[in-house]
Amino acid sequence: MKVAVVGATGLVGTKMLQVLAERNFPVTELFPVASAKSIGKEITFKGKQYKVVSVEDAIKQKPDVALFSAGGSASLEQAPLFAEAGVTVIDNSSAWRMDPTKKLVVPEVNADVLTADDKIIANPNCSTIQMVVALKPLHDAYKIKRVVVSTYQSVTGTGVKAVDQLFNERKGIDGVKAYPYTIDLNVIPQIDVFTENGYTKEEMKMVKETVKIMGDENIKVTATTVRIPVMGGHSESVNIEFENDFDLAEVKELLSKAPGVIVTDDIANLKYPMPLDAHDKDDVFVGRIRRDETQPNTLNCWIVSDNLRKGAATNAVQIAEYLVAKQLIGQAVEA
Ligand code: 11C
Repeated sequence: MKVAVVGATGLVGTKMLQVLAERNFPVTELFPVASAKSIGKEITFKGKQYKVVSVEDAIKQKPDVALFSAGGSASLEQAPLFAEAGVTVIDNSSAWRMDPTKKLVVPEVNADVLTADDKIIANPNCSTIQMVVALKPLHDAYKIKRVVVSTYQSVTGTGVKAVDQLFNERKGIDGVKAYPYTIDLNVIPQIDVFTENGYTKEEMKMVKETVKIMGDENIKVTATTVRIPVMGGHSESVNIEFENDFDLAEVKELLSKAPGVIVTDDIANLKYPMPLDAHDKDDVFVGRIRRDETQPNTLNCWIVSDNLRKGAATNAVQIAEYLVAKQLIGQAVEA
């Protein structure tokens, strides 16, 4: 496969290259793409050096697939240029997610919606991805009515500037600011901008994306998304109300068998998922699984995953892997 990675020098782009290499994605040619200031710079992939090229040069090479993590406006402008040239784009920005003509995909949940005609495929928001991976097997078994989620999100979700802010603050250096407030030793109950209903964009992503990925408009989600001074991944406290009652042992069993999920739930030995343990892993970790004793058919759990991996790069690469396995890419471009 000829692969372009657009936004190759960012936090997610770098992770995409790492994940492509680790998972042995069949890359025959690689075209790292980045903004004008990075063109000509070299990046390393599987021990080989590659020069960063422009969007135009990458399109001329007719890659089979382009993994995009270049931000919403770049994606709105550039993804269609690749798509028109026959390249399948897997886009990590929010630009296309709620477009009814585009698929929003988490392979463990809804890969089967993909066809060879999907030229721009949207990768969901990180906090949504890790939640739906755990929700899916439970929805299939007990039918979800409502989800109440509060998040504890890593600064890596914001990007390099936020990581720099955290470490500068820790060292007492007055440097760049990604947030309007100090993040070290603090908690900021705002992720992304506020929308008209008083929720943030991040919260509304969790509400809307969950419904689209799960393919069930009856699932109600309400979210509070919070930034915390953590690096390894996003954590979520999730309260799930089902149509039907469940057996707690069966819930654990279903989650243990679910693709992409690891249950870490052994309170006797103080075992539960934490970002330090989830860091640099591809799985979604679920623990603190218990019945909500205040109302029927309701479960509480704690979901942790590396937001740069399953929440971004790994999910995008898994979509590409699915397209290869089902022969939904490669053929058209070469024909
Ligand atoms: C965060 N979830 O942690 C965001 C980052 O829509 O892909 C990802 C934003 C997105 O800040």
